[in-house]
Amino acid sequence: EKSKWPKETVQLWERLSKKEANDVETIQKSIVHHVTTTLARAAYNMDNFSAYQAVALSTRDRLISRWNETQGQLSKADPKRVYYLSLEFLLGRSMDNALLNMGLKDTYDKSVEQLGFNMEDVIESEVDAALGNGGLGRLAACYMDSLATLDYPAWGYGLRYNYGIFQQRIVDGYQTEFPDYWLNFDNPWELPRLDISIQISFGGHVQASQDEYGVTRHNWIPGSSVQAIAYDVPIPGYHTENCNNIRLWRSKPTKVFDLTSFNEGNYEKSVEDATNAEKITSVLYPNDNTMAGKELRLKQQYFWTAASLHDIVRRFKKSMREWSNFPDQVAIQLNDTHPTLAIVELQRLLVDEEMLSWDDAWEIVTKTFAFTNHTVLPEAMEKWSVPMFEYLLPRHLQIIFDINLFFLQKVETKFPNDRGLLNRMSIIEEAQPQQIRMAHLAVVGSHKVNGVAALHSNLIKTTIFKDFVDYYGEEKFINKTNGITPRRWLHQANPQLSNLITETLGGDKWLKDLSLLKGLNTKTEDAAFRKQWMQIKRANKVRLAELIKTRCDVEVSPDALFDVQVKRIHEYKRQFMNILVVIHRYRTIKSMTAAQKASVQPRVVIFGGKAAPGYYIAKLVIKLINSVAAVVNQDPAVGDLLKVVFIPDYNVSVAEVIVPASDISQHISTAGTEASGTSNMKFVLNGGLIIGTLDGANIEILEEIGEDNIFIFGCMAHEVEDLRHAQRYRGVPMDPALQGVISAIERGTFEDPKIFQPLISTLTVGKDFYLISADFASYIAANQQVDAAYKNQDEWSKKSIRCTANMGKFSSDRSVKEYAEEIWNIKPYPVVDEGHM
Ligand code: CR1
Repeated sequence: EKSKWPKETVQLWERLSKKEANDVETIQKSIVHHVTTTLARAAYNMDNFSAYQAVALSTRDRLISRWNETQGQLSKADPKRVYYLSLEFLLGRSMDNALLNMGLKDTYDKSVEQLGFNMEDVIESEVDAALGNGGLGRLAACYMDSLATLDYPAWGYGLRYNYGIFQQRIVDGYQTEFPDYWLNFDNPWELPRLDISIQISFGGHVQASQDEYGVTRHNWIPGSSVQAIAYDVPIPGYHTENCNNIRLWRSKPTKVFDLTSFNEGNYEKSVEDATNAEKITSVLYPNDNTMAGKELRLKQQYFWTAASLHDIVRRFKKSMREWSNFPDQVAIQLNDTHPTLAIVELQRLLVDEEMLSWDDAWEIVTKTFAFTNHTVLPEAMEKWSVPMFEYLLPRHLQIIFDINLFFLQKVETKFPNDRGLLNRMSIIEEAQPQQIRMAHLAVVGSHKVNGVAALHSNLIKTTIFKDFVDYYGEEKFINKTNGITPRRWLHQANPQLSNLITETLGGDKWLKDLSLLKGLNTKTEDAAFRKQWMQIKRANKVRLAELIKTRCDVEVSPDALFDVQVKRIHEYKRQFMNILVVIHRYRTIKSMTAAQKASVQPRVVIFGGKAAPGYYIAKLVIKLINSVAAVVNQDPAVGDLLKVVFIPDYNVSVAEVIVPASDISQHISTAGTEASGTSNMKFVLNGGLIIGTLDGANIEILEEIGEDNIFIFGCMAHEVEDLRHAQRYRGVPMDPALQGVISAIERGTFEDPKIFQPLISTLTVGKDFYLISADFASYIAANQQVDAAYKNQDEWSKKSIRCTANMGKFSSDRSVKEYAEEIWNIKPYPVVDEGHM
């Protein structure tokens, strides 16, 4: 307590906790200090990794002081905050980003170079924080960057997995998975808060009793419990003092329950229980857009939501406000259905522990939560079996049944005598055994539901949530088109282009207001500018060619057209269709005369992405790509006209090299299946053209950049059902070009064709669910248009500039502002630099 101290002591503390200057000398001292003390190493005898550790620790010191200032000032002012609950935060590397955001990059560059290290090598030594699968987790990371940059008071809540997404290696053409030991070397980007520990319970039973007023009270007597320990990850905003927080929970055994086992003399059991407790946050589930239904996953979800809510409620209680003010202080965003249990947990806390009436509690709950849906794929819809759920969370099951009962009673009142409707809308699916439909629970417990691109938000209103729109009305169901942070995805990943843009626009304001990129539109007719623009693209392609050489041992020419498809491997994303058209291209080249070959546009086709370890068909696609690559790349009849590479272990850091180097990238999902896509935005922002279907955010990109600057093909979302029907029941024949490609595979052009039979079977007439045959001809045509357009480099460079110039809408700043104003009702709270350490 400050006030208890003599004046001199207080003054001493104040003097010593003044922030240090950020000049080269001070920064170098802090780096050397960490080398010699924290790392306990001799000052000269160091490798790049140790240099990275020291620079990271020095950066961390500066991050923490901002974090302290921000959190201190926010605690005092106590504005309304948003809590973003996400099971995934795909952050990637932190150091470069933190230095750029804090405005310290140049000084650190200089400091590090003078100390005898190359900053790029030092940066390369950092391992990715890969606590996510794909778009959903990376979106959460981009949103955290924007929230901090826009000074919004926001916290993320997630899990601190010991193992992130697996490492992918390619062995004999097949994907093999290896554990991601990302915490092996200590993680400087987290602050362990060992003092913040919350007890989380599971199992047991519920005792009902009447209280003094005759009201039934429920007492959950859990069977076991674990501790949640907080780890805080600072998220600095770009060119602002504000530094937000992501709190990640780690599971540990509780002391209480160990003791009972010890007292019973059962030492081995208590040790076993302890190990089981740690398993909860051990591994990220490696599925993207699919649900596995594992008990441990449900445990993760409850552990995380309960710990987060406990934390949020404790913070609220410090303010001594009335419970009815809770939604004025707290907004909670559910990133997909994964955190839906938070709805049930808050209702339980308010009713069982805070003794609020059911209705009062429910009003608070529904005003607090909002829900983002990220997919319409049926295999991704989360459902939990009632018996398993009851075993783990008996009281929560009762509450879910009550929520459902009261909800269906209201539906019955509004639409009487429609049992089919009640069945469809029920939170409980009447299957054997019964299933809890988490998406329905999320809709019922939230005041707003949003999709992630215009098409997707409309689709959910007419498909999975149609009945709910009829019941609640249109206003509850809104669109929030995804966005990406231009700081990481242009400024950091493509520094040369960022500099050129800053020079051209006369300042770097565009990094906080991306609509200013429009100013580049006037430069398309400036030949010198176009030349610079294309030189930068080429330099980025050289950098990618080097990565391809190291990772794939294939030499590719940076003068060829770089064609990229990097994303999770999934049937709906149709990497299969892409490689089939590559085979078609290969066969076409093979059939050409030398004279014909002379006019072929050389192309390097680049694939990357992980398949879920249990997704057999997706893994076969990877094998096929590698088998095709092996044949094509060594065929002298083809030479440099076509190269195919599969870059292993695609992750955020690899994306930062690939994205700036793409000429054309592929976003070719069957219309209506890709909710948004976000890499499409990254590529176009970096002046890469895209070829795509009318799906997800492609449609809005088309609207912004204009149809002359994008290659669109394939059927539209509203045609999909008819096409499937026609193919199934009217025997529409397979596309002849596709037929030719399949025959080539079956003749053994690429390894033993038996390997690929299960894959080819998915194309059988009537079974081609993702409509590869229906879209095949138009896809080939679109690829030919790409080749033709690329031949005219002047016109291509204009398209490329127009791409970047018109991408302002897709900044995650725009998305986050919309969420803040239309869903969360929160305001920016800019922190002032009070000069504290
Ligand atoms: C979608 O498939 C979207 C991201 C982020 C994914 C992708 O199109 O860009 O979400 N959905 O909104 C998902 O992971 C569980 O669903």
